[in-house]
Amino acid sequence: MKKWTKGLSVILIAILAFSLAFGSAQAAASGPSANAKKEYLVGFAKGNKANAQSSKNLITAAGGDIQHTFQYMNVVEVSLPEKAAEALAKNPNIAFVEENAEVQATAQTVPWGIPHIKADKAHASGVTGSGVKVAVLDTGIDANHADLNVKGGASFVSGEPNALQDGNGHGTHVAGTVAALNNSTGVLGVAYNADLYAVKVLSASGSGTLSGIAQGIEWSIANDMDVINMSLGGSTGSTALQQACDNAYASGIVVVAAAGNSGSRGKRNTMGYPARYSSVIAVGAVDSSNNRASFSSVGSELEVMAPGVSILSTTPGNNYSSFNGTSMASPHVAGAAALIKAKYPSMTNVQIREKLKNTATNLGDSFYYGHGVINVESALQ
Ligand SMILES: [Ca+2]
Repeated sequence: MKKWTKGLSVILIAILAFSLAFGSAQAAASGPSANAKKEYLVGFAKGNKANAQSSKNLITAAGGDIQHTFQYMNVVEVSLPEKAAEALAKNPNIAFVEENAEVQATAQTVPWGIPHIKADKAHASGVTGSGVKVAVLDTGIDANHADLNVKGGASFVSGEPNALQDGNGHGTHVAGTVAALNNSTGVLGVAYNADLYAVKVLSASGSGTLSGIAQGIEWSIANDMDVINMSLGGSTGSTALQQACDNAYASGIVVVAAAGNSGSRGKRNTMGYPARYSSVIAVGAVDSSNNRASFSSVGSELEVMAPGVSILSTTPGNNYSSFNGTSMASPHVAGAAALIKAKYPSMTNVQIREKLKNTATNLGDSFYYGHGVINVESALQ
């Protein structure tokens, strides 16, 4: 049985935690006791001639404890019983009494690849991937991740029946680049309103079989997917795999795959399969300066380039990590295809592919760079 591996050099650069909270109030539990203290911000009236000490006395007399005195405004943070706070609010020397509410930090990070392919311009014009179905053929997707909304899926890996679990992390990372949600946490995907489908064709160890991948492609055809992303590959071809890819393309699906991580050896073709097939868009990796990543495979079938170095995305367990690989570049293109489909629903997969190719920014020798790095803003015009 021929083993297929995911096209990835896993380099864990950083694990970032995102749920910051500022000014969390140590609010007492809301119970029947009127003596339970809550935190308030108390401002003194401007006309109040009272000095700092008499202001503090006012609070202390009401049963409050001063937690903090602000330097540039006549405001104190105090711990007070609720009834006392209500009474203080009526005091003419007091301008306001506000509860010290909890504030959540807006901590969503936009990965560098999003503006690099000008997906941010698409978002600004209201194009976000709504209504477009993207199948991620990979190790599954952690559907419990708070930054992902997985609509469905299927598994073609024996012994791992649940496609909505990811024992590896690769598929969850790829999925986040396609469609991590636009919220106040984590990261942002290229087509954040696209519908994600987890099609498990690789096991937790990152390997799969030709039959499993071909079955995943057939599932995508049967379930009317618009885009297939395959961040996977092998060094030898297969007639069955080629047939499956060709059938998907003929049925109207945009088929995208990672070029591979075999690097370059002069003018020798190092591209993997299925990326080499003519029905598949082969995607290589660039860094943020548009240099080809040294690991990125080369060859005459290389079609476009996308960000694939230090790509921050989702990983299982509500985590986030940075990975390198053409596996990370491919979902940028799958997301871009979803954005084009969302704006132009009647456009065919062949037209979408032409758009991506013809609007890419040329980076030089096509054997190493294909048509260049994709430009979503131009592709949407
Ligand atoms: Ca997010």
